[in-house]
Amino acid sequence: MELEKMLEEKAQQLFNGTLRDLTDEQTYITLLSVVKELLADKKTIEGERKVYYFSAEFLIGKLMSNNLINLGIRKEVKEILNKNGKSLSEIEEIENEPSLGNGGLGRLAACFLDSIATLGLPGDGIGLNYHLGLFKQEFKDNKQYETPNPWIGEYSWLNKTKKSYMVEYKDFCLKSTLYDIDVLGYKGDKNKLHLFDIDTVDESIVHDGIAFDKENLLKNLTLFLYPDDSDEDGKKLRVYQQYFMVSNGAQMILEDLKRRKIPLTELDKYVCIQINDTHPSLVIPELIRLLMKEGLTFKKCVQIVSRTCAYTNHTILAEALEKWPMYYLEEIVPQLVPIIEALDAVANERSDNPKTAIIDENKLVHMASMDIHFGFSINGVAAIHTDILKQSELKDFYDLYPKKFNNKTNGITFRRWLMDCDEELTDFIDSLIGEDYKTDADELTKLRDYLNDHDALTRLLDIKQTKKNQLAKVLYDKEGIKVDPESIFDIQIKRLHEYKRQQMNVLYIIYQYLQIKAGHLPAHPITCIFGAKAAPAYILAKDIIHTILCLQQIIDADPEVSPYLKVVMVTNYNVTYAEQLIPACDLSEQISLASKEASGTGNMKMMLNGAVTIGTDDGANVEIHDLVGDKNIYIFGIDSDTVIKHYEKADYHPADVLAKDPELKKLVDFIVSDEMVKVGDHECLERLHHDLCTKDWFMALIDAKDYIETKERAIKDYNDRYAWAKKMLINISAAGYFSSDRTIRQYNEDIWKLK
Ligand code: OAK
Repeated sequence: MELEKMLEEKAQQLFNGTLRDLTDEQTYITLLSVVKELLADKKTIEGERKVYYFSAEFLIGKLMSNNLINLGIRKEVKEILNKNGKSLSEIEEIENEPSLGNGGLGRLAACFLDSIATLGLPGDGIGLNYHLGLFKQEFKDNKQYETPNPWIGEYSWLNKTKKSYMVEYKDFCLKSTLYDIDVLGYKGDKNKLHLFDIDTVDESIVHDGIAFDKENLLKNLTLFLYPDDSDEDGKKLRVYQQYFMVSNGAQMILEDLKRRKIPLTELDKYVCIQINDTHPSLVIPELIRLLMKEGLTFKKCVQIVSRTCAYTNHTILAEALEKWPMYYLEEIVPQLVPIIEALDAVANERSDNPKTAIIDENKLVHMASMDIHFGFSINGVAAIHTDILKQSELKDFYDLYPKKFNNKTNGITFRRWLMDCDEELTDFIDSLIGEDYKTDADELTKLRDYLNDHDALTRLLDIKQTKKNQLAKVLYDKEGIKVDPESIFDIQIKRLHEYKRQQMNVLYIIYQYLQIKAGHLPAHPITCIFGAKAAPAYILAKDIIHTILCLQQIIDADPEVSPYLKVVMVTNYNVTYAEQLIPACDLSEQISLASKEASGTGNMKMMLNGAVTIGTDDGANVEIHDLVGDKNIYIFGIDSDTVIKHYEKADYHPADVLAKDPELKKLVDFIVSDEMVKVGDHECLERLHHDLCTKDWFMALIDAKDYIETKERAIKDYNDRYAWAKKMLINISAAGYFSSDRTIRQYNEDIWKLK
């Protein structure tokens, strides 16, 4: 049936009215139910062998626009709505953003699902249906506060299924309910995202922000993602969640094999499980347990499971490498304990190196070690990251299993991070090189033919200006801050973490503020935009947010400074905000301490949208640098080898740097200046100041001077608009490599081997 007719009929059926009569909310519900029907009619991707992507996070973002694009009907829907006096973008605002992820790892999982389906590969996601998501960020008195983020309304993309499994814990059993979300490939068929849940979750137990009774599992199991794990109950709740996810997933996979009459001994021929960091690692002992229950020997189970599971590492930060005390497992899932002990014994037979043991001398179970011994593939997420895993972090494992290690540089889906978020730029690229790049991203290199085309460069600059004007309006509407759309939009958006060094960006802002106060104006006005959530128990990260917000307030109120410098920290940064920020970015901040950022994917998104990167040679920046060349990226800072040596020798002391550089000391001391203390909380500012002067674990002070000088050079270069436009175009033309379609092709060729 014709689309317009379907919408009219649905409007009639649901609201007894015509499209024109409906409110925006009713229009959204009408559109949602029509699109869900279209998705339901799509073919499921079939194949002998299938991949299951197990992940604690799927940061899928709003789905309407993405689904319309992949169905190939976005323009048509837009026109129909316009004809009826409605705007698609306003209708889309009605949708709640599913808050099922935190940062890069979760967003990567969402991009991967899009690419797996787009390439026509059979592959489903397996995760949890967190009712209140991560948390909603609010600012009060220049501080972050957390509140629940309920996103599941009466109408959503979730489809309740009839599937349900029993999950055993020591003292009780929980019955699951499975919800599915259709994942449609671009002009293709569909896969599914499976989200497990329990029916007894009770949102009303949450009080005072995001506090709740962490022991009441029946009511809290799928309430939040990463519940505050600063205390023991929080950590245990994570183990309960992880086991719930993997046990359900494993049971579903085995049930499916049985339905297909495939002997369980052939699991590895028909199924590949990709373990997204260590949150789902318990799937290994759980699968072994379930297979043993079916009568297979331990040895046979180990062999099958080891050929089925593959592990992706997303970080080398020690605190993010999960190690669970054995007594937690004894208390929560005692049925896994003998299996993990037996696996540890196998590991110890293979190597007597205590560093590769699964259970250490403190009775901590190292989840990554289990994945590496009993998975067939271990991959890092960018070339430098994989090299660091092989050469230092996981060296003992690499020596043991060199063939298991491989690199898969991350990628992003262009459907969301270009076609959806920047229609103007998409149309511009279409007009120059056609549309083939949408399914073959390498085609973007054809844009290089236009590097000397004055008209094309002018159009590119105009598009960037349009996106900046749109963002300026959003910032005014949402944050109440007026920014100059002609200023440079300098954007750092990512989780708040010391290694990502938002605090170094803070030192730049202080530098620029003091320069302007002293009468030295910047080469071009600059707007420094941040978006970041701090983990609720991460005190120093919250102190950094506090410092940024204090600077924002001081500068906004200072008419001497604010025409040349602005600071905006957006509230509740999420996928939807990213879609508005990224197309408007001029200068993309990727300034982690070299060696610490596994890959980064924001760097790729901003590059694709015509931003120029300022960054360290870290993560995928290294590959961006290679592709665009020295002139089209601003690289600064010490390299990863130097960083690693500093850690080995423990010879970095921030006090030494400050003693030698009084100018830098002035910047650091400004954090506790009278101006700052007047608008801020002395204790928070003091804590950050003290940390920078005495610890500075991620070496912001080593790189600060180089960073400031490099940024000043970039700002100067920006004024040559056509030279800058060329840098933009070179960045876009080289971004094809970072399509997640390329990444997924590589996962499939080297690891999954699906038809
Ligand atoms: C989150 C929780 C635990 C461990 C890792 C993460 C995470 O988000 N890591 C990020 O993964 C991204 C996708 O691979 C990378 O691009 C980021 O560099 C990494 O920090």
